[in-house]
Amino acid sequence: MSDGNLPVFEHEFWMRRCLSLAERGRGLVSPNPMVGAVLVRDGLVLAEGWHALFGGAHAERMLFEGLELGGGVESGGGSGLGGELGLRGQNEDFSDCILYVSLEPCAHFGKTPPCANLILEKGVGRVVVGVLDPNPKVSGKGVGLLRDAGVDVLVGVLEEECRQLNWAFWVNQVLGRTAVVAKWAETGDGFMGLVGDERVLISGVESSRWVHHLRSGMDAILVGVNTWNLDKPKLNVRGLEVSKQPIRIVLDRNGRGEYTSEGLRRSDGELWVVGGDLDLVELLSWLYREKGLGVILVEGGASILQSFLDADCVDDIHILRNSQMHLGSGIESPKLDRSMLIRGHDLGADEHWVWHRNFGVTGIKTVEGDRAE
Ligand code: AOF
Ligand code: ZN
Repeated sequence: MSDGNLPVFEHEFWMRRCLSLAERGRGLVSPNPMVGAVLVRDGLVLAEGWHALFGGAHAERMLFEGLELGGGVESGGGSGLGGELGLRGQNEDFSDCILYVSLEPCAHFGKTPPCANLILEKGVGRVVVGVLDPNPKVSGKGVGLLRDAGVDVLVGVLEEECRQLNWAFWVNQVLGRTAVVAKWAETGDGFMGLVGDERVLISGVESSRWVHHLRSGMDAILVGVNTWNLDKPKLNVRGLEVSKQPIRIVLDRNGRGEYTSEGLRRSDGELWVVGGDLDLVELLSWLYREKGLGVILVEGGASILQSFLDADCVDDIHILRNSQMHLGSGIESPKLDRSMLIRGHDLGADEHWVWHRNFGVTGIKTVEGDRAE
């Protein structure tokens, strides 16, 4: 396949660069999407940009602002195709350039003016877009503005990768609520722990490292009040640099939580205690619309996890399974239709089973007693 001028692998090469630039915004831009952009002339990169901070410049604006400052590509950075960069003025002719951007340029006045207008002002000749923006204020309109003005626009290069990168943003826009990741560790005979005070360590060190990486991309980590009181969890990211710790949320409908100063100081994240009797869909809509949370991790306990699953309010499931360990009795792990799980790469000795919401195709099925051995 080619678009008539360039082979598709060349477009994919630059779009991959956009995706890795976009990654730099992980944990910093939510509930906005992570976006990367590259401006290319004759196979050389002139400038790069990414959405670096919520409320800040979008990827395209950062790219052009970098150019005006006479830079645009970090020294030795990225693709290594930087070439010579002279001081560039505002009036440079970009009609022979291709702008690659992982998400459709926006067409609305939000916290920043529309990127599509900026691209038109700069006179860029061609734009290659990864995926259309699901935000109804933007979707199709950004591309429409560009095309109407005569810009040659190609849409859909690495489309699935570009959507996957921002899957939580898709949940926010399509379902109007905070996206939810559920994670738990279980034994080979399907238990999450013992009944009572005794804590059992089920998953191993590789899993733990992976969990901290997972936590680093979350806006908040939510647990139920029993887990808060009994496990005394830290709910923070350890062993990794993060600019901000996730918010700690305790779901405490009847005010049974113990919020001592030790609990508050146990880790650095803000602590939010959520009471009242909102149902979970209402709670997640509120967390998204009023509190601006893009994605949260639900870590337990079993009954909280089960209630999120039963309400079809989980978008991403990760089960860390130590099949060598058997408890014989205890707290049963959540019930769901295990046939929908896919086995990912093992994490040390632990099996990693995953499920990811596929819009329009599947919700979660919770089938009683349908647990794999
Ligand atoms: C782009 N490039 O880098 C990003 C876009 O409130 P604002 O002004 O920051 O706008 C947020 C919306 O803009 C967001 O919902 C999404 O539709 C789009 N994000 N668009 O052209 C970017 N981050
Ligand atoms: Zn924009």
